[in-house]
Amino acid sequence: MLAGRCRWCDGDAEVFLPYARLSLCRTHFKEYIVRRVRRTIEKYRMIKEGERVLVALSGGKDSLVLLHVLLAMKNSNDPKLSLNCDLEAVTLDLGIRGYSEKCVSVACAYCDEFNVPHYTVKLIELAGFTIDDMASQRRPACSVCGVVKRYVLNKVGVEMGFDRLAMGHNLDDEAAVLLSNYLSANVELLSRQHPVLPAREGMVSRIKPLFEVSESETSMYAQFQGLTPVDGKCPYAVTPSTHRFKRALNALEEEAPATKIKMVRGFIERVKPLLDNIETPPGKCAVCGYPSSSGICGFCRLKKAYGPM
Ligand code: Q46
Ligand code: ZN
Ligand code: ZN
Repeated sequence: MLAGRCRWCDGDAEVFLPYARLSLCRTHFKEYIVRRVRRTIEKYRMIKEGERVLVALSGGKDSLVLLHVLLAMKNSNDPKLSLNCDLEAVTLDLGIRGYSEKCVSVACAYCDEFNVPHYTVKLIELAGFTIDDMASQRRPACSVCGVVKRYVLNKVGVEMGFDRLAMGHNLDDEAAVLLSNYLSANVELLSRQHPVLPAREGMVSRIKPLFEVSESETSMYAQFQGLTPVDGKCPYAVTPSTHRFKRALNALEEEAPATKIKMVRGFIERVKPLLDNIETPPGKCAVCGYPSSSGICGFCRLKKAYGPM
């Protein structure tokens, strides 16, 4: 569909958003995204006045967009947009030869340009192994990587005293995981699905400010802002299991715009409260003391098996 005129300024529209029946020019589309995320932060009380927020900056598109949008709010003089918080970023060097170096260098350059304090954590120094080591031992790289990222980002957040850890998950990610959990009736995972996970002992609060922004919107925002995410794919990337759910949801969205956002919001507002008493708080890992639902956490088990003797 042709975009026509921009609803906000009558200039040439470059974007048409079917779910809102809204045509916008480039400038107003960028503003619209920042406003939307600001409203999401407000509505779900993701960030409070003066809090310290650590952005998980992988160097990929969504994480760059997340930091850019948060910075736009922090630097805004508009009282409806401005967000008074402390923003810093962390990048995990997973030790994937030919790929991790590029991710780290994109993240460092970006933080330099925007003057954001930035930390790089090397997996090899923390755990004594890399994702390359895991892959060479025929371990499925992505499942190990998932355990490692969750553990290390949380540890950095807790040890450095941050109030929030901000992740770049978008609406398509959230809706696909939700559909997958519904279809497998995984009540435990459903009970933990929320854009704001509160802090508790050993866990920093985890937030997803982009969870109401679609994949295509983050792509357009990145392109219009001239953000250049890491070039190339991780060599271990496989088609994620959520891919087919994304395809199915895109087909539904095509026929009935706003399907994804209605599904995700409906879950949070009406289904999630019914599941709140199901969630059981995890115990502690016997080795590191961080939260774990089994005696020894996944990260410590990996470290014991593959780290230095
Ligand atoms: S970095 Fe890690 Fe991804 Fe590479 S090994 Fe898989 S999970 S594909 S986002
Ligand atoms: Zn406009
Ligand atoms: Zn542990």
